[in-house]
Amino acid sequence: MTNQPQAKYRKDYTAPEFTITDIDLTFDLYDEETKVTAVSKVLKQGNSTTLTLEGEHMALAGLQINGEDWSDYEVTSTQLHIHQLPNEFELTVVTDINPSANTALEGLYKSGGAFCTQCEAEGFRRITYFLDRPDVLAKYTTTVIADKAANPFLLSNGNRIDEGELENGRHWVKWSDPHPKPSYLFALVAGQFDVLRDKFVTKSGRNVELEIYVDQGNLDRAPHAMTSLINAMKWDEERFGLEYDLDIYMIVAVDFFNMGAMENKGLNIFNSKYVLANDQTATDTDYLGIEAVIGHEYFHNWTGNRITCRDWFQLSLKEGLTVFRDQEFSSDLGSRAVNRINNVRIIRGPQFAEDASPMSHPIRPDKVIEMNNFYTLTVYEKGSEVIRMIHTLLGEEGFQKGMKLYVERHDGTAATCDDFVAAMEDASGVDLTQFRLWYSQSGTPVVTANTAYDAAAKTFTLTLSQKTEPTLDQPNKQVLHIPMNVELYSPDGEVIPMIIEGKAVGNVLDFTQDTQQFVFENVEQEPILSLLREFSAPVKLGYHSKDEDLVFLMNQAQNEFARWDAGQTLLAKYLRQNIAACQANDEMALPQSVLDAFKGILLSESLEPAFIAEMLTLPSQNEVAGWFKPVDVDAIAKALGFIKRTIAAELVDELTAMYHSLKQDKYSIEHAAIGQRALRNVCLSYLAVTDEGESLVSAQYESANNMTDTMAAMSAANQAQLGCRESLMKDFSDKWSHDGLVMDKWFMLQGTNPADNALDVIKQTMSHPTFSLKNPNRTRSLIGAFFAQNPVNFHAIDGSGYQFASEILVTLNESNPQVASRLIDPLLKYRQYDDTRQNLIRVELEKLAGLDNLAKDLYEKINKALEA
Ligand code: B3K
Ligand code: ZN
Repeated sequence: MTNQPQAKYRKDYTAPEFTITDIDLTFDLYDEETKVTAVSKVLKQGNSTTLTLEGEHMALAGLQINGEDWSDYEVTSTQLHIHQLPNEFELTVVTDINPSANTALEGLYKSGGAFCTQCEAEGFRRITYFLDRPDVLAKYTTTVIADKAANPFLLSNGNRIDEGELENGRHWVKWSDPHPKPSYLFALVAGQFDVLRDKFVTKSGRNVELEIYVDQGNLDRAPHAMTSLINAMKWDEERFGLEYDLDIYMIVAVDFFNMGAMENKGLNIFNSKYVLANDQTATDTDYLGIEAVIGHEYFHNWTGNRITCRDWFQLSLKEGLTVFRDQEFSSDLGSRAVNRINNVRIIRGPQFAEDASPMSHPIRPDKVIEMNNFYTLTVYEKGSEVIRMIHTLLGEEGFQKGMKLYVERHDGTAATCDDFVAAMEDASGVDLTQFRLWYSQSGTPVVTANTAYDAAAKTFTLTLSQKTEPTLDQPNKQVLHIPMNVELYSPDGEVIPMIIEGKAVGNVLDFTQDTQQFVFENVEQEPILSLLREFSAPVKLGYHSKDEDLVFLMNQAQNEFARWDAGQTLLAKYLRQNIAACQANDEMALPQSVLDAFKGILLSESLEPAFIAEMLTLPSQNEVAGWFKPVDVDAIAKALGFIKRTIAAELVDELTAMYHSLKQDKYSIEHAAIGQRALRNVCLSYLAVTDEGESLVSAQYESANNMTDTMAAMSAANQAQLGCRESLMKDFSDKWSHDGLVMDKWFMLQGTNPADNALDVIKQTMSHPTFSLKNPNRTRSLIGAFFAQNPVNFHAIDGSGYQFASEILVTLNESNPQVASRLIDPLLKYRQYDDTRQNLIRVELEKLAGLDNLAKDLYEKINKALEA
């Protein structure tokens, strides 16, 4: 690399020397040469007379100050420095950009036939030279000019205030957004769409037009997104008292998009994956994902847009909080236990893995080279867990008081994580001094628990210790304030009231020291302890429970999450044992008592099907990998396969009966129906590895009247490598080749194919007419799935998976660095593997590090990994 990218540090924040209060933008849209005229009101705030604006990948075509051409400036490949400026002036910048050539999908680009933008984090600087930082809030007026036949719809933020016709078949629309906003929330869309319209009346009586724009012909796939939007608007009013603030809310679905969606003010732009759904094209998981992402982007209107981030180090201020809000939305609308289980799976699997990787960082990072690399599971999901801990410590009432104060204090401004915690503290009176460390400390704390029962004194002593191992970014760790939710049961299943020093205490213990003892009094018999209920803190737990106690909790714990967690702990114990057995060439085994416990769950009449489905789902290969160093991918796969086959063989009659009893005639997306399908399809995934597998799976594929059941059959055939796999795959591809979004499911199955020749098939699949490396969804489905979710083949000991990865990354480094940078993650974790694999991966990382056009995105990650 010629120019070494520079890091930015959180501690170096300074307020901007100038600010921009108003900006008037005009876009004259053409595929290859779009002219952007930006007229800004600029005010000096500091001492400098030089204004430095950010800008890249464009040509400067004009520069004026107060209407006069200005020649006292320099332009570099990333900045424009304008000298000798007055205190207050009007700045006119004209730039030429090429949307068609923009394959990075940042700034203004073409997605299929439509123009669209993505400005977060630092994409606005690819549109015009600007103070492209979140603490510069301006009022935007935007005029969009384009060919009318190709682009009948011209959209931007705020309200439509004017429009008109021009010569040569062109037309224009002018938009004005009354809410000052940072540049990352700017958006523009121009194209031909079908529109689904609806209305919402806010609690104070504001009429809001709701519009969802989709590719022509896709209108029948938009209603679920609209329902989700309306539900989100209602929910935010009811639970958080927050109301929408413009007369229009637009969502546009596009096929080329680097992430899930973007919360641009009044004009959300979405990956079509998170908008389009009908029963023939989308699975239940897709429906729930749409509800969550539509909610998430809507909730950003307050937590992100009205109150934004002072600098990008504060990203979790809006993302952690908004993920918490979307999780609560999904939990209030659906099953709280199932939502919690799935959120915890993400933390225990990929987030813990990120903490243990060279990319380890606190939820509020201290050092960043490429901001796009920090839209991570840590900032989002662990960030949400940190908010959830505050919620646990303050209770719903205290938390809502804190939110109210936060909004009162910071509405219309760019705030920090400290501002948020201060509002929570001030509103509730709860001391969060030590708790603040969760924002600055990276890594996963390990909590070890020991217990002792004193029959004579009738006391039960719980001793907790905590330790956070050093991470690459932070050698020294401090003691955290960990909310520990616990419960005690007597052997007959009664909840034992918790008394400490003569006083009744609640379930949540404040664990604030290195090692801390809690002595519970008046405990008549040795109790059974339920620990870390609700996963009350994102920690790893070391506690040796007896099998009987875990089975007791699976059946009797008051709280569903605790029941699931006890089941997972039991499975984890026997997974470890069998992995060890496999490595020692011993026979694998699973005790009858464990099998009986899961049989009891399957046959339970009181548990919801959706919950039983979660109880019967084994931890993922990646989650298990996180327990070991070095990771033995083959032994893990064998042990997981053994446990699956053993449960299937033991429970075959019960699974078969359950499978048939849950058949539905009609598809509905009611939560109860989703739960029944989930359990039925979990049964199928077990039955697939029995003698009945082939016939049941084929029959389900043939008779399925919805995509959930179709995909369940295909996944079962794929995972169990059934003989019917090929014919099902062919039938599906013949049917859906015209539709990339649906084909993504098929690409994903090719990516995760456990067959020995998977890589060869994947290489052939890249010439499938529906596949393109230019499209992030296609790339993630086939290639991303292979890298991240096909461990046995990706980590093949001949290094073929790694070589393939590096070839793909060389291409994507040039065309779309953001996508490249997401895909590389599994390679960064090379130190978790044996020496042979470590060396093979290091060779590929070094090759990539040597590229002379290495993008900042990959540069940052590869350098950390190699330096580790
Ligand atoms: N805020 C966007 C993510 C932007 C990612 C930039 N690389 C979506 C979201 O979190 O809602
Ligand atoms: Zn977000």
